Amino acid sequence: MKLYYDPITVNCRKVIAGLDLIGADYESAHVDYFGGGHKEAAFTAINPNAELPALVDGDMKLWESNAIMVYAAEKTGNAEAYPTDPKVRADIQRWLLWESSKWFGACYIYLVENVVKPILDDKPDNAVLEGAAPNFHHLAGILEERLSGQDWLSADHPTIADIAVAAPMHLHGFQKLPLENYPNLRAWMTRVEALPCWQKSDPAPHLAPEVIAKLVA
Ligand SMILES: N[C@@H](CCC(=O)N[C@@H](CS)C(=O)NCC(=O)O)C(=O)O
Repeated sequence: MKLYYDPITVNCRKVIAGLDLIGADYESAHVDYFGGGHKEAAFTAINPNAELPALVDGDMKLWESNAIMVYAAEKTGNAEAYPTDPKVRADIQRWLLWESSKWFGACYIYLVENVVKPILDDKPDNAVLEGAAPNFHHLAGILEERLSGQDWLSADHPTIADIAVAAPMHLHGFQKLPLENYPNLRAWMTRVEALPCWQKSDPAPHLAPEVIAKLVA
């Protein structure tokens, strides 16, 4: 298996952490996101959406970060990261779909306004953030409820569901996600952040010092 990725992007971080949790063996190829490598013909021949990441395994070209994690877990046969019990699997699938269809977009607005725009020397648009807040709080409330009395989303240990749902909030401090009213969600994120696979996929070492300086300013 060969993973095409750039470690600075959110969905690549998800897959790098997920593959590590799974213990999957893979080769990697760096695609320069800021340099537009994902828009070049060599990459769009793998993923016509021109989005990172993508995985190639023999004659299979697979895109969608959550599909990549599921495939790697099944191929590797890791029943910890992706348990085989049908109910647990269905629960994990539910969170993967929810992340992709709802949660990612809700968190991405904060990433664009509070992280990407400052990097580009632009200012966050408070009207956009205020407009996004009700949806974010609605979805964060669902996670808060789910994490009441349990440490992980789908099992008594971390699975690919935790990695998928944590990824869109991976820079939550810089994103300025409004997590004040969600103690269960914050505690769960702290547990995710303590996982070796999460720490090893930290994008910070791949960011230029001047970019980090703009974020902490
Ligand atoms: N649903 C896709 C989303 C992939 C995606 O949006 N990737 C971003 C990087 S995190 C990307 O490459 N965007 C293209 C662009 O910004 O031009 C997945 O989960 O893999």
